[in-house]
Amino acid sequence: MPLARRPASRIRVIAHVDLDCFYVQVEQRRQPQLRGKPTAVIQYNSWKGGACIAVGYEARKCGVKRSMRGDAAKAVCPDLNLVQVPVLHEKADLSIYRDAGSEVVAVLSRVGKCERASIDEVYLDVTEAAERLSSKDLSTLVSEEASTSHIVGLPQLGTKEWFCRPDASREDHLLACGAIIIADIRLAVLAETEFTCSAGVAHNKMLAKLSSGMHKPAQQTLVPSSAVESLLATLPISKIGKLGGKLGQELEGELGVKTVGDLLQFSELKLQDMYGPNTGTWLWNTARGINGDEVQDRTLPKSHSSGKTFPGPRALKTLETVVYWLKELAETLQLRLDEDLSQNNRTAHLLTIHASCHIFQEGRATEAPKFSSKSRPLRYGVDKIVEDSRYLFERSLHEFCSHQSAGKEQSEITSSWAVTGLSLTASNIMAKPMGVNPITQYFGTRPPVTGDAGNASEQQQQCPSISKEVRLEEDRAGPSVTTDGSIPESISPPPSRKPAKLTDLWQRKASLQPERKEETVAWEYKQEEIDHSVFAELPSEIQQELQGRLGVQRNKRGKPTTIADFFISKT
Ligand code: DCP
Repeated sequence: MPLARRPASRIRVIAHVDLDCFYVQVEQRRQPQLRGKPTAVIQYNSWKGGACIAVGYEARKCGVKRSMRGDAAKAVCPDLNLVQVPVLHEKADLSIYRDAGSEVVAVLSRVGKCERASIDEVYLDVTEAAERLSSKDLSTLVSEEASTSHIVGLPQLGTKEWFCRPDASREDHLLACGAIIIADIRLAVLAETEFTCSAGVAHNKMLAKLSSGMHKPAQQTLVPSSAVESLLATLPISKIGKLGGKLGQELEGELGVKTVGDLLQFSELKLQDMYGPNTGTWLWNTARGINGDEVQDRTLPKSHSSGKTFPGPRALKTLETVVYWLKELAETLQLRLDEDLSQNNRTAHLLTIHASCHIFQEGRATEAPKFSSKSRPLRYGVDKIVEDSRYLFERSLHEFCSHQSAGKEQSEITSSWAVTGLSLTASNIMAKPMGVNPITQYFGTRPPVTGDAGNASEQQQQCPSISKEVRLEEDRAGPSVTTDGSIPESISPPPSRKPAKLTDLWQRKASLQPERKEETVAWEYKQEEIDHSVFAELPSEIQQELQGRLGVQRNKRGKPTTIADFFISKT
């Protein structure tokens, strides 16, 4: 349920920073020969070439979409490079992406309060830094990168002029200061990690998040207060995170609301009356772009998860196979918990199991109730996690099968279950107080539980194994593939790397092309490899800059001054 928080009493400057085609960028950094080439990252499941989970902007130009399987993507883009996510113990191993995200967080957190929102998204509260900057003469501080910012509802005036206009309101002036800070830190992220990111800068989290994806890749967008009403007027409600689900459907069904602006016609009282005091106020605020959510001071993940999908014939149909996989997942989870404890002195307190389960009747998947997620206090140790997660799984399975067999005679029940996805999450992570050991260290026994756990073998009888005809998808772990489906050595992951300093970055690039002089070394783009879709999406200032520079020397200092510089060919 959304929480209606009081709007902040002081003007705030908040940014939402989102890395561009993140997994693709991570893979392109590991394999620089892929830079500038259409690339997509696929899941470990090799059925029909695996599912694309991240698509580089070059590949998007050819029509490759995240929803495609690798084979379909290759059909629309024959030159596509498909890189498989690393696999460990038959599961996707996302640690390289997580670590890469942490590198970015380490840079971003220098400018203000930093909240790591997902593997590649960060909120920053840069109010204090913006206030400090606000007393200075901005005309000397607007970098090339900042001057390429997009400003929602910007009149004819150019961006730099908008930043520096003397009659700007305090709100707009602080927003301009925030934009300068965010442009600079995005450049620092690029210099130190080699990743480009996009950002939204606004006066609250909701508006910052809405705008960060408006201009991608490697750009930033500002939302001045004067532009909020027109921005929300046509914005579909599904674009607001908390309105994507049931609440959004209710609003549409009950009030005919399709856009956020449509909500403006209802009074706060009416919305409270229909959806309760809290949600009603939240809706009323949202319609006006008001959002009091604070940026949390959190650079570490909120939870740890370990999961796997089992499509098609790989679906788990017996409790034994489920337990086997619970053990695999518990091992990975425990490793991450140990790492968090030793590196950050944090412990998790809640274990949750999520599963996707299908009911099969006469060999066909039928509509089934949701397999409910269940939680209990987390006990450390692989065996305990397995024991507890098995218990939770059995409870959910019991409910699932009971629902299916409700009102039927035993003889009528010809259905069975098959688990197609399983994951364990450890959450409620807190700093471990110094000198205090967890109580679980003293009591190795199982914590008290609520509800009756069904006996697994009984459940198996209620839901006997599914028939062999069931065939959905194939799930085979396999190595990375190239455009022709072969497995070249060049695609194999090179050793892990440490975050680079700006100077290291330039040295490393130089060492990639030793025959070239240092000042001419950049990404390994060739002119013909420039992604024209990226080019077309870039703001006109950057396009002009690029046109002027393609195949020409870098700027006089030999260093990049805008993110656009990094798209430049060096031949
Ligand atoms: N991801 C995933 N499975 C999905 C969606 C995303 O594993 N169904 C991973 C791969 C993405 C990363 O999460 O690289 C971040 O997802 P985003 O939605 O932010 O998308 P991208 O960063 O890939 O692209 P964009 O530039 O559009 O943000």
